Amino acid sequence: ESLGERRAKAEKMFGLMDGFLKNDPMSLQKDILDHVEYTVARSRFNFDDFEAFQALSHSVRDRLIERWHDTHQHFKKQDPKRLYFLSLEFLMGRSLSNSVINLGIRDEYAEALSQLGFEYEVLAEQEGDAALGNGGLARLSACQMDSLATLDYPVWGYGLRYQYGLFRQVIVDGYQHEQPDYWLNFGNPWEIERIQVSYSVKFYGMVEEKASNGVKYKVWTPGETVEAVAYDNPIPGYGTRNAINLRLWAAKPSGQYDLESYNTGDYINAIVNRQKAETISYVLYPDDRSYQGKELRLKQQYFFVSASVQDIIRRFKDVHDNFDEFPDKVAFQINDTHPSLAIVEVLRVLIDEECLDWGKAWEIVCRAFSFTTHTVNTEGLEKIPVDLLGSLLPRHLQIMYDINHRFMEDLKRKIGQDYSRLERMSIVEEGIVKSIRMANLSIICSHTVNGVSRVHFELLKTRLFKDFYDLWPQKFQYKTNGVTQRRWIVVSNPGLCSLISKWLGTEAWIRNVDLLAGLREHASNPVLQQEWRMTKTINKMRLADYIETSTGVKVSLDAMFDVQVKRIHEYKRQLLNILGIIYRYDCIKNMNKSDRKKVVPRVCIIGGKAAPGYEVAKKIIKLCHAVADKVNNDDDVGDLLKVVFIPDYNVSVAELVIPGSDLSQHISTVGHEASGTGSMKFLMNGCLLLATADGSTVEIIEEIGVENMFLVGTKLHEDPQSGDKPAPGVSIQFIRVVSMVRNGYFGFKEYFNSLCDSLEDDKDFYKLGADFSSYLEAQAMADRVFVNKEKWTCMSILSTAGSGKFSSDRTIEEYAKHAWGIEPCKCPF
Ligand code: B1N
Repeated sequence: ESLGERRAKAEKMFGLMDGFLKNDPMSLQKDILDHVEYTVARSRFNFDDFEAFQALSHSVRDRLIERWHDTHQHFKKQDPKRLYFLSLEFLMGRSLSNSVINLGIRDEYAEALSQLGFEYEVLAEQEGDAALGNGGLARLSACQMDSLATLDYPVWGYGLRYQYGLFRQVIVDGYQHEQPDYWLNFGNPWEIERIQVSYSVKFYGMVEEKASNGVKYKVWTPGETVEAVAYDNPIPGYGTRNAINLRLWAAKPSGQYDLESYNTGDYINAIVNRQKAETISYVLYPDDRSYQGKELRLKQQYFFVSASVQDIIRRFKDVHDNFDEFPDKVAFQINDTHPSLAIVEVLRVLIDEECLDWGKAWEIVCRAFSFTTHTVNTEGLEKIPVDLLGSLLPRHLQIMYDINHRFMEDLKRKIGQDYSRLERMSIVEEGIVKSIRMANLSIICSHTVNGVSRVHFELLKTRLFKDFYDLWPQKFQYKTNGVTQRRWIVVSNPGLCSLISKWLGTEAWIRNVDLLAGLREHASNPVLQQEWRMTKTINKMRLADYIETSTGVKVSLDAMFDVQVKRIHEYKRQLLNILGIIYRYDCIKNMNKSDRKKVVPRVCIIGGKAAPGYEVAKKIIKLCHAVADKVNNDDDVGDLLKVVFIPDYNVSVAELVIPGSDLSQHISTVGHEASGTGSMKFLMNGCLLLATADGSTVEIIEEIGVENMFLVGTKLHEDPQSGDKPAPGVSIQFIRVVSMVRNGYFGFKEYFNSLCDSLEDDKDFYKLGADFSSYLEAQAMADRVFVNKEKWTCMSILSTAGSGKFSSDRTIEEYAKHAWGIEPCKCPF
């Protein structure tokens, strides 16, 4: 028997097994102890909670790897069209609970641990967040990965493995301070380092034109080479054997190309300088949509794009010997314009390295790329200075000019000499700083341009990309965002999860969330209502404990927990919320004893990070603390009003806050939030919304009915000119609360001056004054309903029941059908 024969025999024998690992509590215990001893290298008689968490995670990881292998084996055999999801940000949060739940072995692990004398929940709390993203856009990628895995799509996610994720927010004297998030300090059991999967990524240098046999071609001689090393993160689907891969790239110095520097004799400095290559993947930009033309950011974008494209083309070439089939086998999704260099990179590889002619390469690219924009206004679109591009990626800049030249010629033939329109649609923006418009590039080269909600789509068509829409209406679509009910109900709200399953008589809603609509018929049932409230109270207790440990403030469970958690932005109007709180405080102070008895007690909870350089946002955080200080220390007010700022809001904090809230605020100025996804998580958790008709809220209203939420302002379509009309006169209440801040009622008079100035009539860009009265009315309405427990609970149940549309499962099905053209590829169990 040859070695080959023996190997084939072994493959046959072990390939038939379901999996090597058993999932009964005894086997799990043995596995955990093995990892304590051999992976964590602690004695199996002596290990603490953190070490137990490490061992537990490794044991879960083994099971993930098993499925991951089988899935990829299956994909390889079937060779379906694959989706490559490119995003510069993924906000995964914690992985343990999500994994054991998706693998369907949470209870088995809990049992195994309890027999070892450990509590599953306590160990799960040991895990830190993977925060490789800023906010909504990044969490959306994470939710979509969960849906892609669960729905068995053949997909790879690609991103950057930042060593420092989003900064940690620390509050000192009410001011935000940023600290680095060195999340890898404690190890990351969920990633698998692939030292053998690495690619060279090239920067700088120059391009020469050469010719051979009369054919001209371009040669790029780069000036710097950096190595990209793959780190794989298995993403398990729920109720399926499929586990897909999120491949993140880390930068390492390249070993091959600089013998020169070693020969100069300065060995130590040569090493130190080479080490600088690693800085490319060091840190996530926390700016969340202000584009500053930074070289490092552009390097990050190209670094991750180049490595991903090499990996994807290598995989394609493993099984195909020409590029004709490429668009039938490969779909690219680019998450906003951040990865849009991928378009140019694929063109470059096809033309310069695979020697295809322009026409062929162009056709392939245009059939492969689909682009989603998350932006609402022109200022929010990404632009890259030509000088920067020309120095860092000289060949790519040439290709961009080539694309633009052809596009402009074509356009002139179609629309004639309309120069202002030609100028607007050009990829190149002339101006003080000549720049490349990445959105125009992405639209021109993609087969599909996607919006993230219906009103966002309307804005794209009528304003942001009107010129392009008029040219290519068929390219434009929208897929309203969604979130995964696995993370946002099953993982984060186990109480509600079992309650729902009990009343629906099935757990099938975890994969088919439309079934939640079945709760509607029970919405007024007093037994369900009683159990529903009980579940909420338990979640509120959990949240109240967290508030006390993180802020020192004690809150009453009888109060309405009113929450606004999201990144701090002027357009999201946390300031409107604070001014409303001041109004409430002022009212209570001016009430007589008997009126006070009628006040509905509130806990106003705000949380979120401000970009480090965003001064106004930082002032809003400070104002929040200044108001909290005054209110919380006023014995006269007591439990009628408490104000808390939850520090360092992130995914795991969200998992605690959302299930425990009664009311949540989504009050962006109409026309400014492309979609918003926080609202969907609150909705699923039976939390009532107080919201403006912006972004996806418009569709939420259609699903649950406007009578089941508290609407601020009018709906966009009822007031089509709202953008152009002068703001209605501001109310006396608004003037009063602003002047309280201005006059130093909460201290820090000078510091808050500019905030108050920005609320003056003619400067009030985000229309706080205009919406204040309507906001207060909505708040007063919420108070009135809250005292009617039956009504409130009924609305809460109907919120959950109406949340089915907002599952990322639905979003992903739409993308698969209408943008990517991919089919499920289910790994046999
Ligand atoms: O994307 C979310 C939407 O729900 C939000 O409405 C939208 O504001 C958000 C540059 C962004 N738009 N743009 C960004 C993030 C990071 C960055 O560096 C821009 N995020 C959004 C999901 O569709």
